[in-house]
Amino acid sequence: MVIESGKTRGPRSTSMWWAAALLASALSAIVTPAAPAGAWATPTIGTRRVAEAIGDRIVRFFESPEARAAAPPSVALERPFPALGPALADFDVSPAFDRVQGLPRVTIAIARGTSLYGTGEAAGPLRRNGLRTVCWNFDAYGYDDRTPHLYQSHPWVLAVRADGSAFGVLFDTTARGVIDLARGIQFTGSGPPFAVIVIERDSPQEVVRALADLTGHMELPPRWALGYHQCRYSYFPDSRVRAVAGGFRERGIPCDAIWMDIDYMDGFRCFTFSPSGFPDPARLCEDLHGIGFRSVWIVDPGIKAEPGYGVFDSGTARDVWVERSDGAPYRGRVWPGACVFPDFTMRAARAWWGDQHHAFLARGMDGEWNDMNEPAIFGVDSKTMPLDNRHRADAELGGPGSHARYHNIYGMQMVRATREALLAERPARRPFVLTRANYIGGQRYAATWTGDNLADWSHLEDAIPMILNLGLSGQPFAGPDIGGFGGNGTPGLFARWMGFGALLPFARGHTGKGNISKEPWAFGPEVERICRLALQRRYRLLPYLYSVFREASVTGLPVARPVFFADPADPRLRDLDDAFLLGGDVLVRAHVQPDGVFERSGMPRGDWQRFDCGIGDTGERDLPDLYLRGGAILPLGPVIQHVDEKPLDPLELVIALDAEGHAEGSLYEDEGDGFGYREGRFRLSRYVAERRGDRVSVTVEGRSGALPAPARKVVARVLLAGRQARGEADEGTPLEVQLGGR
Ligand code: NBV
Repeated sequence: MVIESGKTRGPRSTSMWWAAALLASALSAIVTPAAPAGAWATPTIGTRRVAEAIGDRIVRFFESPEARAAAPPSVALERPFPALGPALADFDVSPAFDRVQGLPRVTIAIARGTSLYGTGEAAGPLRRNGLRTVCWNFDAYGYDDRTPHLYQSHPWVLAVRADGSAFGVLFDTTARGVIDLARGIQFTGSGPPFAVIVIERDSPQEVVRALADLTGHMELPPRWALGYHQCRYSYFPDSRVRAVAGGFRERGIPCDAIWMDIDYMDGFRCFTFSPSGFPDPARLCEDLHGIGFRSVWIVDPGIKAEPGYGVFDSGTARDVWVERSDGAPYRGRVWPGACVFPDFTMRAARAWWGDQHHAFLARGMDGEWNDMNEPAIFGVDSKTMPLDNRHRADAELGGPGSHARYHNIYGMQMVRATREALLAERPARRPFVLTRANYIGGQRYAATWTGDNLADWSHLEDAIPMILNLGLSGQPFAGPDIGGFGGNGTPGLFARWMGFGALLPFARGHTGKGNISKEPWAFGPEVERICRLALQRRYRLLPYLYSVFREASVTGLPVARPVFFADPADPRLRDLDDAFLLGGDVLVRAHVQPDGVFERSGMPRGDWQRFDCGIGDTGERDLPDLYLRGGAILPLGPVIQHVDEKPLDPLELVIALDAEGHAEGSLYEDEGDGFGYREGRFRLSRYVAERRGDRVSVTVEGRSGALPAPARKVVARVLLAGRQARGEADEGTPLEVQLGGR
């Protein structure tokens, strides 16, 4: 273990950050904390307010009938939700509308003991009471807890009352908005009239599920996307890519995907390849496939404005660029120099984008990474396009409008186009798209990561709450740059980050240009050992993780969940920033402070049993502590180097009996890619363990799906105070574990 000196939470000192922060606060006149005492005076509820039910205990409010008529269609909602009738008079949550300096404002009072979450991608603590978040997608390199807006916008707040009941509020506008949680819930918008949608439920879990029913579910990703991903800006040339991929295999460190950052392109022209560095991308993809690696390639929205460059010429011919207010194509500077930008709010532009993918994907890429899609523009104070640029948006999104109105959904519509492109090219494969910018509901199209964090302890500490609040805002598939993007960090920081980062929904190591190497072996043998263990854990947990992803895709529940989900009425669990639940049964407690710094963490009541993955992963401070819920059965697989290396055999069932000597757990399996599961080609098995005397019998109580029961060994491991008992049998034959002895 590597010992580090302590740190305090606070702003990081890089000159780039300060420059960005000054700019950002000048732009938004926003700072964060300081919650003054008392609640806001709630404006009187106007008699003209519209309150209509759109679902069971889901009410849509408008300031007035005129506002209702003038509100553009919702982009957040997956489909239109017609009014079912007036809201019931006893609906508890009552948004009050007024105006401040001409801007529409909504205020919602909260009762004492109410904890607030959500607000999408925000750095800092999990519990958001007292904080402000600006919904404005922004290239926020090296952000910290005081950065007002990051890369994505989720105008959404989840409120958990003292008794554990909960409500959620969606401010249904794409325009810039400020969520202020200083003294209740307040949202100030800036664009056309918008709806406020309130979901009332008995628990936060039920609210999050209902949010997914409204805004859409993440589609089940291909199984390889749940493996570990290795990235850097940039692996160059292709021989380096091969060497890094081979390095994983030589060292026995599991990994499924390697990523190509912008230097693979020819002069940063999208859909091209550097003739010197990546002369034969098809061969590269093929060779990577040969050793069980998938590849993900970055594509940015900025298209070099260069006559003779086919992508530019065809986009110009098809008239797909975002326009200036005078109607000419807008040009902004990004990596390739002067660029034009596809107007992804138009179906025609998305179709054109799809066409660009035909020859590109023919090389055999497996996934696509869309970056810089806030959109980020160089050399301008706003870091983005002029707000009066024009989008020729389809009626479905609200029709033609300014960039101010469509800015927050530019990234979302880009990944919508990318997802459509991947599906059109490979209809039998599940698309994998990663995006930096997004908007609430964007889980329909892409996974996400938390942008350009820094290699320091503050960013390590921010990672868990950021992923949890994204999950509570509808995005279950998210992760940070493990190890930190900006700067080098230290061996100890890297080991610790990998320790828990390997268990977050999206697990990718990444680093910026000019930094030292950050592959798991780059910091020497001790860190390599920790990283191997951390990643072996992820792969052993894969059968469970995949089952949790499947559950998330069906129910909308996050993959990584806040600990308070285990007991929403327990106030001690409301602000745990260093722990999370993986699915409903596994509790992950990380050590997010350097050694020697005081740690506080709570455990939910009930019986949570400490376990390990049987790979020598106990007693390592760099690895998080794992607990299994009493009453749960956890399916583990063998250690594998990539998801398709070998079948799930043996299947190990880790069993934590409850006080009645009972436990159960589910395992979801399918072909790992494609859509056969929609036609029933899956297997969902419910395993049940029952203690009788000093024996535990393990049976399959329910099986659904058309895939037949496999021939494999099943090993049962029953956790007992301080020891374990084991038994094994062939799948489908009686399995008993003898508890006595040993
Ligand atoms: O494409 C280069 C980087 C990328 O590695 C990173 O992950 C993105 O967040 N990109 C930003 C552009 C510039 C970074 C300074």
